[in-house]
Amino acid sequence: MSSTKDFVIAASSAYPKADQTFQYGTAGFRMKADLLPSVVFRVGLLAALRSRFKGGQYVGVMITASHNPPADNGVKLVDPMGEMLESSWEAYGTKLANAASDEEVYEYYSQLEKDFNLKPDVQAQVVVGCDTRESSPALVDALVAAVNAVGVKPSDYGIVTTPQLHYFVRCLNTQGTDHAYGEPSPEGYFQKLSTAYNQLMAGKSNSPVTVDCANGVGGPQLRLLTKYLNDSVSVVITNDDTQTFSKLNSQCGADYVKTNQRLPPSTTAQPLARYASLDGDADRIVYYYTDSSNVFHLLDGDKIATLAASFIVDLVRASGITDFKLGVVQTAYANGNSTKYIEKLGLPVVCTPTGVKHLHHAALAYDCGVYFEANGHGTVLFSTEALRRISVHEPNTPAEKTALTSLQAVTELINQTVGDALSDLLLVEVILAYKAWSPDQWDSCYTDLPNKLEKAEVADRNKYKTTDAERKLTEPEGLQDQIDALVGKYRSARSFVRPSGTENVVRVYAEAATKGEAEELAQKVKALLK
Ligand code: 16G
Ligand code: ZN
Repeated sequence: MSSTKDFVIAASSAYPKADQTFQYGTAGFRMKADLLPSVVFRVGLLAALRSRFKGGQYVGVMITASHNPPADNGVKLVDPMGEMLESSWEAYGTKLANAASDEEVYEYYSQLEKDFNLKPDVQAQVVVGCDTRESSPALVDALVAAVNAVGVKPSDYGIVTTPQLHYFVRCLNTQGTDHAYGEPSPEGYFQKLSTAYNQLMAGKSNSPVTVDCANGVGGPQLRLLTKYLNDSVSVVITNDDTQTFSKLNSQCGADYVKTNQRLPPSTTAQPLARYASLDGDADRIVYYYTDSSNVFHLLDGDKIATLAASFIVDLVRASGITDFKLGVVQTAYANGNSTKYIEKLGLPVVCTPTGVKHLHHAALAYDCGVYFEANGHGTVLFSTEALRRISVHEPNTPAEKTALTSLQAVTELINQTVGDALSDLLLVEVILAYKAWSPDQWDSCYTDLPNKLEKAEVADRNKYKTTDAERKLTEPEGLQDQIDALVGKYRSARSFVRPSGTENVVRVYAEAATKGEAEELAQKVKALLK
């Protein structure tokens, strides 16, 4: 009779490893899709181990490369409550992915079983989803082959957004408990979001919003979601061609708009109308509009965070709930003026390194933690205790009751497992309807400092070491002093250099009082890296 060892080795041999070193980075493994089959296979083994380590709870695997070009793909694990994989396990993923032979794959696998004392009687449960890329189905097959080899039948959700998969995982693991998150199905997801949205929007309305879906999975999913929404807003869906693989993230999508600070070329904007762009797996969103002089204005993650934070704080106060701590979490990329604005609102604000897991973790310190990266990745977390207080709070006046009911619906509207472009879209739409704000009114809360992001090719990005939430370099020695000296020459200036977690480059960010100064500063700092 064949053993697990035989099964794993035989199955692994169908997915030979390319001559390359892999690393589980900020967003899992991400690279050219043709290098990935062996990596995904091994991630499948890791997912099964992780599930057993978690007592047989469901663990998710998402196959996507988000905003990357169509030829790329990626894979990342989702922990039982819908969070990103605990960082200490990333190293096991890296080790498995780099095992030199099929035998070594099994050796590491069984070593982890031993190290964590995983009992054979705990059955692993793995769920998988993928984005719309051409390479995705074959990678799902690699994943299925791996978990089958260790006796697991995975649940395959097919083509879904990354945040949907996070949602399913949390629902599956909380089913039948007093903290059940929802029905673990696409319908359950749409139902949860739309019920909250429809309740919040009763009697309210908005002008239409146009949503660029990056020709990715967000398009079909948003189309399905809109069927559940009342007619308080009409959502115009663009760039939703998922059949032409080469169109994914090409000249459209959140990353294009944020990086180039311009409209997707396919969009002819009506002045003062609202536009939003999702990224390829719909976990990022940015808004934008053109003003009456046809000038483009970006409403990025910082603007969404400040909008959400001020709205929720107002609802909490209006509900009569006291001693409620709401904080905002940003990264070094947050525009300096957004940080000042949050401070002016009297809210605590903290800065963490780039990458959702860092922000998410910091946001857990508050009753309500609002976290967004400037690039549009983010969500709002309510602590269990905060949710309990909100649910048992007794309003004293009809006005408090109204605010409390809205606050309760807001907690349902927000996907609290991870940043979710569809949930964030509905949240922004609700807030703008409540405030009766046009996009320029939203924008006028504070004015972004002009800024510039550059990337520099360097021989070895690992030579760049940062501290202070990536705002300062400790290595190479002396470089930070040089940056500081340059920054000192410009007005309202700030600049930092950090190694990318997803590409072999170093990123340079600069902001200053004028566009010219920000660009010049970025160039001068970049020149220091030569
Ligand atoms: C990943 C991160 C994203 C971050 C980006 C930075 C997740 C799910 N994604 O895509 O949040 O903004 O990396 O990339 O954490 P960089 O390190 O190349 O600048
Ligand atoms: Zn993404």
